[in-house]
Amino acid sequence: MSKQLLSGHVVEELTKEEQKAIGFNNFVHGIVRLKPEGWVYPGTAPTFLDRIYNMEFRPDDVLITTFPKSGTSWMQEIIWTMVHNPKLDNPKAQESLWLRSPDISLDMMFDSKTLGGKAPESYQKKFREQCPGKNEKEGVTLHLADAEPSPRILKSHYPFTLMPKDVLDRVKVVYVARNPKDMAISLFNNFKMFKVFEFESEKEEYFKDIMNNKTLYCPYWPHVKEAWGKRHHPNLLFLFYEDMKADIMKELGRINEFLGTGLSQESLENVARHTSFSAMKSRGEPITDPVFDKKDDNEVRFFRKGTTGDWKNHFSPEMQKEFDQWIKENLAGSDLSLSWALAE
Ligand code: PPS
Repeated sequence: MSKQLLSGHVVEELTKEEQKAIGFNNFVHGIVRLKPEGWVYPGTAPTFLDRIYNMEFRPDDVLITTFPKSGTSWMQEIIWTMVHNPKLDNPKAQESLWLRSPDISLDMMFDSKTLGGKAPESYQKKFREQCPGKNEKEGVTLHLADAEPSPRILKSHYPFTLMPKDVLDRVKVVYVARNPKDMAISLFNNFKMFKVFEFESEKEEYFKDIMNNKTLYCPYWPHVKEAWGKRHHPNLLFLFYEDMKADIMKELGRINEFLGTGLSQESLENVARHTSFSAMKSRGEPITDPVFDKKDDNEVRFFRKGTTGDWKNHFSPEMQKEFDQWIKENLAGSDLSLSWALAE
């Protein structure tokens, strides 16, 4: 009998052949598809999603939600700095970004054979210190999120439909969307970069899997469109990575107003400098465990390019045509303003 999540989604397991076909063979509990939308996640996701469905959000939480590789870490550092470090003098800022801003969707990604199905050591260490007596099987990052002092800057790649139905009435959410072509390049590099995934697919094959909603984190469009549909909710701020690149001060002003952080222009300028691509890159990777080492030193890094339009260096003319058609079809009848995606 198929399992059903508290959100009502039905869990379907991918066969070994399906997993192999998308290049992911390294998850201890395989890969699942959550219907009706068909979200593709590692096999441990259902357990964590049911916990998240009952999660105790706090009124002063800020939840950053994105489809992966859309500028999440940038937004995490921006908001964490605005809330906890506006004078750039908080020693906690030296802790790695992903540890001080817990990702409630990360536990499922630790189910790697290379990791022995466990969180990497930096997470384990903090878990041992902050969460004595807690069961790591219930989610190391979920317990770390529980232990995090308020106000918490949380991150999630899960779509609204998998979250508690009233999440927007309980917390402020900042959603960031990015040109899917740049997202696809960035995500491909991410899976290739971190050797724990043992990811075996080639670029064009991978792009097709994204378009066919077959690979991890997909489908892309329902994720973005659902958030877009909620953009007028007073607790949701919907931003585009491309707008942040074009005029960061303008977008910081919007975030300042939305969060009620009341930072001066001077403080916002400090935040902009502190969270620029070069500044973040110079402070190092957002996760530093050796198991996340690159395959070799010439491999790309997490802070890879941080630009718009890098897809032009990677898409063949045929792939560009196919992707544009996919974008066009998915925007038909929608008022989602993705003009930037098509303009580049
Ligand atoms: S993740 O793993 O899904 O949370 O990744 P995410 O942080 O969403 O996205 C990673 C991409 O964002 C780029 N990045 C930045 N761009 C501009 N400014 C800043 N400060 C910044 N920080 C991270 C990062 O380089 C990834 O994009 P690509 O295109 O791969 O460079």
